Amino acid sequence: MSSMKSFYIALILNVLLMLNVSCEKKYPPTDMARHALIPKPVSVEATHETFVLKDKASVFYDSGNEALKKEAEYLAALLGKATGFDIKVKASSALPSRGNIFLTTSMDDDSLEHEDGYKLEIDRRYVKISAPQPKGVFYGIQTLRQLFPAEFEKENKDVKEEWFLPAGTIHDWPEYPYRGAMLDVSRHFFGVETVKRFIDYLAMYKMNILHLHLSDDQGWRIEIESWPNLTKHGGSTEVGGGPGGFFTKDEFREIVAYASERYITIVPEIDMPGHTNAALASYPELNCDGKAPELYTGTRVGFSTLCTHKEIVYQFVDDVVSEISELSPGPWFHIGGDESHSTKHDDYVRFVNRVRKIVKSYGKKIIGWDEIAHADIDSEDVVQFWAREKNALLGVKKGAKVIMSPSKHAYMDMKYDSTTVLGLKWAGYTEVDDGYSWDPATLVEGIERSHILGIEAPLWSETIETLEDIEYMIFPRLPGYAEIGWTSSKHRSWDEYKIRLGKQKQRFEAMGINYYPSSLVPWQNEEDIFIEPIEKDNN
Ligand code: TNX
Repeated sequence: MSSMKSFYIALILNVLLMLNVSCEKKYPPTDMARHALIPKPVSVEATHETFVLKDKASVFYDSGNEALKKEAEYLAALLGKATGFDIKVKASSALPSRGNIFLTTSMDDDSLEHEDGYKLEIDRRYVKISAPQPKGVFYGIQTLRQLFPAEFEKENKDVKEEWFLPAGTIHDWPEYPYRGAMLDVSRHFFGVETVKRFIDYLAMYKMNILHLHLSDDQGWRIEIESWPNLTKHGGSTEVGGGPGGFFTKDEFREIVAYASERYITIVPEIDMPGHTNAALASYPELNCDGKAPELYTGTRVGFSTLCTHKEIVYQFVDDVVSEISELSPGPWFHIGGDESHSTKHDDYVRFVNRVRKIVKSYGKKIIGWDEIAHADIDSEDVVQFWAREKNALLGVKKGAKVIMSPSKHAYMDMKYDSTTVLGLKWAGYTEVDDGYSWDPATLVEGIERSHILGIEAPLWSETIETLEDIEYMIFPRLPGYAEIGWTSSKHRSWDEYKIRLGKQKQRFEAMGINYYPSSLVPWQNEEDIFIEPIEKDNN
């Protein structure tokens, strides 16, 4: 090599080196703590550096960990879709080189106080999510997603070559193990795509339960092979007389699988012995008088009941529970049990006692609305508090765990105020602050933190017909319920939360969410993460 040539090579290398140095310098410090995260993490320490995601970044995961590989693929797809970069997934046994993301289940410290927790570290060289389990890594990914600017969520946007992330360390874990929402697919039917979208929203906020209200007076929504008329006839309409619909078994499996990839458990509900007109209309033998009533498309409650004295009714329940349990890998089966105003008290108790045994025989635990506390329930059962404190307290006395769904705070079908067109108001208006400002562990005297499995926010669908309707009722209340379930009440206050919620404006808009712009929330653009503005460099 001539000395001239090596001189030039050295010169070029030097210039490249300098460029690299100036590249590093070009990013001013950031403040991770300015970022509005929901639910609020346990701790956020900003370190004022900047990570830059560029094309050719890869997501690495622990070699040989197939479950983690799935998370890596999920993250790579998310990043690829948002940035247009070709993000690869690679196995690695050590922290990869600069500019990459690393997912690992080998924890190097004991600062996480929960098996579902995660630690997210971002510095100028890498992003690392570590957690005891892949589930925690998934939660860390959701936080990472929120650390990108809102336009990250937009479908058609300008191509950017660099995406900035604020550096720092987040330690985080959930307060309650059960963080759910319910969707009523009976009063109006919603198909697989809408349910998946609903699941996406839950996953974004680290919720882990989707309770599907699969049957009611107005419609039976899940295929039962041994009783085909349930869907053929019982699924053929809905409130207002529309065409209704139902999930085939394959569709239901698809929902279960989609949810489980997002660490969401489906809780299937078959409401009984009341709220059963669709079943009664499909099979005359389930009625005491042996006559099938007409299908029902109104919104009254409390008029229907299975004939609790007939043996065939228990055969019916057994078949239904058996077929649905086979489709649902989760531990719970929800038996409803609410508002059985047409069932005599003793009949109700005997019915619930028998159904409870049937459900247990298929290896599932029962959840029921708070009325089931009157039956012989015990510490293996779960009471969902919605209306009567007395019922919930009776359940607690019998040793049952409680899911908190107080209708005055947690019902997403309640109108926000008197001007809300959609929704009902029997439990009172539920503005965004009423939805957020309560503590499951102190709401009802006698129901303590230790009795509570978690919280659930139901969306009943008497007045809800489309995805846009769903969005309007759940946004912006849903993120608040997610935070109640995830973040300890000692770290929560409405005054602080409303600022973070207000900064979701651009994010909701980027996702095309039809949200209710409550006047109680200070809607504003999100803050720039940079402490000083970026200086344009001339390179
Ligand atoms: C009461 S909440 C019901 C539902 C209605 C809802 C409407 C509960 C267990 N039962 O059947 O859809 O009110 O808000």
